[in-house]
Amino acid sequence: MYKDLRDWLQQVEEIGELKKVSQQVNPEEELTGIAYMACKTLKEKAPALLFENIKGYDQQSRALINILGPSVNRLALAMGLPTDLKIKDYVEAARKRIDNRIKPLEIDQKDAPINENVMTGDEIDLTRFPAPKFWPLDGGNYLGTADAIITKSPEDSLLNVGTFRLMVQNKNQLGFYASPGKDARIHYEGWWKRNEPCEIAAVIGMDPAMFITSGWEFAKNVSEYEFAGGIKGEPIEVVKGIATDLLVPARAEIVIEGVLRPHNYMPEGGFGEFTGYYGRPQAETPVIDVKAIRFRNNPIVTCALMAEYPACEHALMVSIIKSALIMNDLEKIGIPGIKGVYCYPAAAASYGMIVVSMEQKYAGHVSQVLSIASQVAAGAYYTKWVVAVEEDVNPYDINQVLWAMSTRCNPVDDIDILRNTLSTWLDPTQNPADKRPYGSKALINACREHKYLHQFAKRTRMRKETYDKIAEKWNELGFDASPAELETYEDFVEQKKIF
Ligand SMILES: Cc1cc2nc3c(=O)[nH]c(=O)nc-3n(C[C@H](O)[C@H](O)[C@H](O)COP(=O)(O)O)c2cc1C
Ligand SMILES: [Mn+2]
Repeated sequence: MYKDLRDWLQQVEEIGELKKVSQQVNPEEELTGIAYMACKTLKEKAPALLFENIKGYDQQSRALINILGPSVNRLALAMGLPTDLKIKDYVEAARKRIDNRIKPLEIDQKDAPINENVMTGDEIDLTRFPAPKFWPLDGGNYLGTADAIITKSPEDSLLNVGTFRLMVQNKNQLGFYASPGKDARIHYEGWWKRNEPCEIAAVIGMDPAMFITSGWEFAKNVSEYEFAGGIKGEPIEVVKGIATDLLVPARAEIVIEGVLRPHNYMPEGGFGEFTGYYGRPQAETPVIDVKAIRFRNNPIVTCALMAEYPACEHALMVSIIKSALIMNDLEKIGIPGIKGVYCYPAAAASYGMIVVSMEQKYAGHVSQVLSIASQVAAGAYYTKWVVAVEEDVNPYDINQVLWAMSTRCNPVDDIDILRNTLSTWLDPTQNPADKRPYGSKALINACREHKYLHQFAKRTRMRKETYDKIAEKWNELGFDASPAELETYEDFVEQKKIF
């Protein structure tokens, strides 16, 4: 298992998925533009990009973008898994690891690479680190996008780790935007209520297991540090803060510590979002007053591009975690017959659509699954489309899902709409904007009608014997790749109709 971001990047380089760019690039829209075009051109094969020469910054600072991006291989390395598995296997692995929790391990300051460089007091200068402007209408330059923000609950001292954007305001202040209901926001609101500042640490360039857990809503009563340890199978190494009472990753690239003073705001945003549209317009936003910065030699600033698929940094990682959480929840409450769950990364960073494949076991089973999948903790936010398909349809294959939707769903009978569901201010379809954050969800039954299962037209399927015979001589027939696996075979037996 990799020790830190650099270690993991080494592994990424070994599988040929790291591209180092030594030509000078401009941090104003060009750096992100290159990442966007790499993804548009190479799709899932677009490499992680490490920019080593950024205009206006000394060549000691580097920027990494398209970190995990749409690459299944890089996600596999991040989870410590082989690279040649199927999506289904990564979802299965995530399902197990989510229940695995390992507390962070505090190490000695002298063993922590983060202590290589320290800036305090007047030395503090945030503008020393490359902070790209991502999109033309963004309101500023963002040092934090693929970051991890650590705050402490005023109630129970639990450390929260979440990903929140950070805009550079000046040498020692950062704009910090957390939307309503996010744990970091609940924390600072709690401190402010006591009229106390909220201590905060911003981690830039952390290991990818921490990034995966930081960007997803895990249970509020468990620190994401423990989920990250669970994903890695070993604890995240941490050290004490030097300006705060927080624990920060010992092997991160940059750790910025400071405070959010009560009701101290500055204008921040807009910002191009995961939907592929700009989100909240410029508005008053909390400010981090920076007290200390520690960083490694030649620090790497990690950047997360927000755009439509495949150029959205977190689309695939959300897809795997969201699919795993929904499937775990369906199983935990005892819903039978669930064969697979998949949230497609192209559906607005995986937030937009859930596909469940299931074996229909009783009347009403499909409606039960659709409504529950749409409302479990991982399913409720944003999701617009929830589709149920049967067990002979591979939920991970969009072509099969489209086939089921087009042959087993009669929209007038088979689509229900849930109204006033949990959405976000970022949903561009809710206008005027004061209608947000309420949304709606379509529950699409793309399973054969349960009432008429016996009458439903029979699907054309191969006999298993025929498949086996062909598979055996497949290579002799001149095909190189192994034959496709099929989901189902003809198993016709004459049956009496039972009602
Ligand atoms: C790359 C990336 C950037 C994000 N940026 C923000 C942001 O700026 N503001 C925000 O409220 N949520 C943002 N999120 C979503 C939160 O990180 C996510 O909801 C996380 O679970 C919040 O932590 P919490 O669950 O501890 O509240 C981002 C997620 C990712 C993956
Ligand atoms: Mn949290």
